[in-house]
Amino acid sequence: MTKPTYYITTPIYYPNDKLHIGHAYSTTVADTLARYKRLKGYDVRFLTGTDEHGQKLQRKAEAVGKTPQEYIDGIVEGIKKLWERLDISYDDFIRTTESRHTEVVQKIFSRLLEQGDIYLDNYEGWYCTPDESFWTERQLKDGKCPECGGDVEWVTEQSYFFKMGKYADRLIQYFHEHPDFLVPESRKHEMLNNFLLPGLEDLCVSRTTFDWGIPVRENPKHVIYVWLDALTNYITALGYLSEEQDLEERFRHYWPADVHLMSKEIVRFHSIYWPIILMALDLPLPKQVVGHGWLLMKDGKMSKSKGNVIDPNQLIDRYGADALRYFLLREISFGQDGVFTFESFMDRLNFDLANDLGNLLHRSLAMVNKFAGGIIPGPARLTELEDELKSLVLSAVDQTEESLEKKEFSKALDAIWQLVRRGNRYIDETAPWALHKAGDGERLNTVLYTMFEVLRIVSVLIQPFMPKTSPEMWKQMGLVEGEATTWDSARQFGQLPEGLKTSPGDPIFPRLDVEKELAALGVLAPAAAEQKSVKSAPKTEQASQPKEEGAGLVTLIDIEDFSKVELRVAQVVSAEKIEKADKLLKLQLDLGTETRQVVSGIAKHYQPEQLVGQKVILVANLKPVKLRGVESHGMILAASTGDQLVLATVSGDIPVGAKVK
Ligand code: ME8
Repeated sequence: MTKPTYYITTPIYYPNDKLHIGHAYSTTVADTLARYKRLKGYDVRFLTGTDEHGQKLQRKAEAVGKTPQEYIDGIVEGIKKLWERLDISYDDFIRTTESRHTEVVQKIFSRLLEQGDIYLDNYEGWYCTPDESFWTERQLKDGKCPECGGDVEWVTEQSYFFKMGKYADRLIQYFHEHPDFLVPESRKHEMLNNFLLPGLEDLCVSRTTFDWGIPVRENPKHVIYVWLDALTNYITALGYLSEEQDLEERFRHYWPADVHLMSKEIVRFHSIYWPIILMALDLPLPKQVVGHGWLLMKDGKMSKSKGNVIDPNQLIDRYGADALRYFLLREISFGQDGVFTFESFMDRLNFDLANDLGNLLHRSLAMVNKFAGGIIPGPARLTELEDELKSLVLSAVDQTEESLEKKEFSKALDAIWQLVRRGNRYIDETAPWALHKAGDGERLNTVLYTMFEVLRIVSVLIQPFMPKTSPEMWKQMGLVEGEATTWDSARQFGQLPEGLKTSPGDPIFPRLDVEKELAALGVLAPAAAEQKSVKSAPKTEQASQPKEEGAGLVTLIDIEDFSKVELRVAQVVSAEKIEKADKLLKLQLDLGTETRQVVSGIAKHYQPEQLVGQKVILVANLKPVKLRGVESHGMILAASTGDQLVLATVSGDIPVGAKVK
C-alpha cells in the first residue's frame, strides 16, 4: 500500500543575520509535525531553506566588505548547524542562489510573461528595504513603513508587474470553498477584508536598482523581485520543471503542499500572491497556510536594534535542545503571540521537566534498583488502580493526536503531562517502599512494572516534541528502539517487555537554581543574584508569621512585587465535591494552553453545577500543593467578608488564558 504524502515547509529565512528563537520556533513547530506524521506512517517531505537575494542582503554584505555570496555562505553554515543542534529533521534545504532554483524561476517568469500575466510598466511608490515591500502613501503610518516602522524610500523605476487582479475572484471563491485553507480563522478575515475584497493591486515582480537577484532572461537589467523568487522555492525544491525526470516525478508526488507554515507578517504573501502565482501556472494550491503568532520579549518584538534578540544556541548550550523545544511548544498557545522570559523558561524546566518528567524517571530507576536489582519485573495481578491508569493512557494518546492534528501543541503536551503527573501520584499512592517493607513482592512487582510502563508510553508520545529525550529514556530503561517504541504501541498498555536491565544515567533534566542561571545567562548581574538569594531567605519566616486580619497594618509593595503574581482568566470546565472535605471543591479549569486542577474552599457557597462555564481569575503561578490529598495547582480569587463569599468572575468577551493586570 502506498503511504499518504505530507509535504510541510517553513519560510525560507533571510540569511542577513544569525537566526533567533522566533525562527527556531517556526522550525521546531514544523519539525514536530513532520516527526509526528512520520510516526503515523506518512511519506513526509519537510523543506526549509534560505532566501538569499535582495537589496537588504547586498547592502549588509557591502557593509562588512564581503561579496553577498561570501557573506551569506557563512551565515547559512551557522543556520544549518543550528538546525542540526535543534534536531530539525528536514529532508531538503533550499538556497535560492542554487541553480536548481534560479533556472526554474527564470522559466516560470518567461512563461508568465509569455502568457500575459506579467507586463512591463513604470513604478512609483514607497519602498521599505528591510521588509522588501512597497507601500502606497495611504498605507504608510506617520510616513514610516507600516510593518516595521522603519524609513521608506520613494522609488521610481521601470518594473515588471503581475496582474494579480485577474485571479482575485477565483481566489475569493477558493477561500470560501476551502474553510481550512488559511488558519487561524482571524487571519482569513484580515486577508479578505483588507486585501482581497477592496481589490488587489498588481504586484511588482522585478527591480533595476540593485543586481543581487535572478536576472530576467528577456531583459537582464531587471532582477526578479524577491517574493516571486522566494515563494517559488516551495516548488523548485521539489523538482518543478526540472529536466531530470525523477525530480519532476518527485514534484508530482508531493505537490500540493499540505502545510506552509510561517508567522503572521508574511501570511499575505502566502495566502494571496502565492496561490495566484500557482493559478497562473495551472498548479493546484497548497492545502493549508498556517500563520502563527510572534514570540515577543517583554519590551515587544525581538530586534537587533533593541538588543533583545535571543540566540537559541545560548539556550541549547546550557539546557539542551529538548528543553528549548519543550518550552517553545508548551508555553505558546499556537496561533497567538507569546512572551519569552527567562523566568518562565526556568519555571518550565524546573516544574515540568525536572520535577515531573525527570523525577518520574529517576525515582522509578532508583526504586527498581533498590527493590528488584535493577531489573524491571513482570506484573502480577492488575488492580483497579492500574485499570484507571490504562484508561488515562488511552485518553492521553487520543488527546495528543487530536491536539497535534489541530496544531495545538501546548494542549498535546498538557495531555502527556497529565499522564506524567498521574505516574508520580501513582508512586505516592502505591508506596513501593512500604510494599517492600511488608514483603508484598507480588504487588511490588506490579507497581514497579506499571511505573515503567507509564514511562514507556510517555517516552513514545514525546518523540515528535523532544527527539533526544525519548532515546535517552529508553537507554536508561534498558529498552531497545523499535521494541515497544512505535507510535501505535502507546495505545497498548502492557507492551513493555519484562526483565529489562535498567542503566540509570545522569538526571535527564536536573533542577536549576533559577537565580544562578539568570546570572549565568547575564539576565541578573551575579552580585545582584547573590544579594537576592540572601534577601529571599527570611521571606518564608515572614510568611509563616500569622497576620491579623484588619489590624490596620498595610504592607506596601511595589509594582515589581505585584508583577510576580500571574493572574489569568480561566473557565471552569467541571467541578466536584471532595469526599470528607465539606468545604472543598475540585475544579478543572481551562487556561487555553492547558487544563488545571484547583482545589478551592468554596463548597459552602457554591454548588458545583453553578460554577461550570464561569470565567474566574486564577493565580496561575502558585506552587502546586495537596489539599486533603488532592493536588491543587493555583488558586481562584474570591471576595469575602464574614460568612459571605463571592467569586471574582470576569464578564465580557475575553479569551481564557488572558492576563489580568
Ligand atoms: O520573511 N516570532 O524571512 P525572515 C515567531 N525570507 N516567528 C518568527 C519571529 C518571531 N518573533 N521572527 C521570525 C522572511 N519568525 C522571508 C520569507 S518565505 C517564501 C520568505 C519566523 O528571515 C516566522 O516564521 O524574516 C516568520 O514568518 C519568519 O521567521 C520570517 O523570517
